[in-house]
Amino acid sequence: MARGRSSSSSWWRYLHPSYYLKRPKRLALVFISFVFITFAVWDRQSLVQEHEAEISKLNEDLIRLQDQLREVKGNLGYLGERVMNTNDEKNSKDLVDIDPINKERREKVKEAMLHAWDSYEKYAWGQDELQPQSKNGVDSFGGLGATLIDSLDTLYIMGLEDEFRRAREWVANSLDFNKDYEASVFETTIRLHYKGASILADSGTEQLEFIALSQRTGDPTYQQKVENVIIQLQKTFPSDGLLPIFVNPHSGTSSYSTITFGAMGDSFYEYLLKAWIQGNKTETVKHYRKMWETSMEGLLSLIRKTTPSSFTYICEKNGGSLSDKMDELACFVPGMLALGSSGYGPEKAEKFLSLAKELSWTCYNFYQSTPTKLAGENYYFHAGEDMNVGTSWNILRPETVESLVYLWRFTGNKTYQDWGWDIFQAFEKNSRTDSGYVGLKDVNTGAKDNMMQSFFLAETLKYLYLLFSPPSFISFDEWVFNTEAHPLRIIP
Ligand code: DMJ
Repeated sequence: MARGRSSSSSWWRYLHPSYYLKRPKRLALVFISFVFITFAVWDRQSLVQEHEAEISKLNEDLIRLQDQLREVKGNLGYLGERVMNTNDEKNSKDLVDIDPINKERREKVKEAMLHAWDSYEKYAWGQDELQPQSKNGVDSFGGLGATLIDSLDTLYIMGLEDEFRRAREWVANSLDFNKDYEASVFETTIRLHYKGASILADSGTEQLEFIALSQRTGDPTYQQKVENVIIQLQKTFPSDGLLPIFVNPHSGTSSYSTITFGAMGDSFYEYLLKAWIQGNKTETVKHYRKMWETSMEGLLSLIRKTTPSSFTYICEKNGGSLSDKMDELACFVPGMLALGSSGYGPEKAEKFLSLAKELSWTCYNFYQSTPTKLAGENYYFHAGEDMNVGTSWNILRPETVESLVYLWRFTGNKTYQDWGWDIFQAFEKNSRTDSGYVGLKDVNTGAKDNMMQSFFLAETLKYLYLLFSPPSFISFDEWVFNTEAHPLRIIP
């Protein structure tokens, strides 16, 4: 006990001021230590505060970015989410940097799709097409729910989830192929043999779908069947690559008939290019590209210019003579040329891209030149008169806006978006009714018809939506669009 008391009292003496008054060196040492310790504690505290401020700023940034990401995903729908989740940094940046005008335009197009779809659901659910004026459905394709099936991917792309889910349930539970039905008008004019001949666009427009089917099922039969058609046509392929619209189904040779990039010829040329793209541009599919390039040389021989305004147009050919007529259907050509131009060397690429630009200007003017600002079905070009509408109906076709998407994506020129916006507004003004969208019997008077074509939902509205979306959204490097605007993934 005594020892303990004396040791504690010896410690206390260090705290007594009198101890240091007698020892100035120790006093100085204690003072210096005090200053050091105070500085060290202060420095550490300010470091902690700085770190806390940084962390809270980073948290705020993170929350802001998450909000932006959520907003972009919401705007772009399911596919947007997939694109956002799987694509590279650059794509994600593109998607975040959406121009506010594009955002607003895309919302308007989505609203139009919702209106078209709601009307179809209300008046024609499960039927092929809606007749908006009489508010009923018609089974023009044998009752296969054509509008519903054609619309599936547009609903999906636009993020219309509930609508997509209901449509998918109908396909799962109610779609029935097993029935006797009368061939539709479409089947009769486009699909069925005519005067013992096959239609060119019909024979040459199954390659993408059947090749995709073989890729997904692992059964090569589908691919072989459609490739055989091309191999047969290749045997007698003319040096200008232009085939008349009627082909002998047995020999694969052409019957005397019109050569056109419009009705009944169009998608044959489109699929030569796209089958090459779908096949990853490899040696195996090189013959498609070769045939396509041959046809594009032939196309050049059909190009003429109007007077006085020098609009470039594509003639049709009957025997040896050209006719100064072009279908609006041929307005897919500028898009096809833009898509195919990148496969050429620089000089030819420039030549075909520039032809694409000229043709898209003509197609845009098919719309601009009428009182309703909607294009007629076809145009005639007489010297000194530029363009005159021939068949004057408009059935909500997509070809011009389709081309504008390609032109905009390949040139980056926003003018193409503005042209597409003008066309969309003309549809809104002339074709929108309380119960869906109708075509016009006459683009000069604006008189309405009674049919909402399924391709308006499958193609026209989808392409308009893509026109106001970033190019990385359903990129042309990863997807190839069939002639009805359904994107097929390119399998590497
Ligand atoms: C669509 O059915 C397809 O695009 C087809 O290839 C031709 N055009 C119509 C729409 O105009």
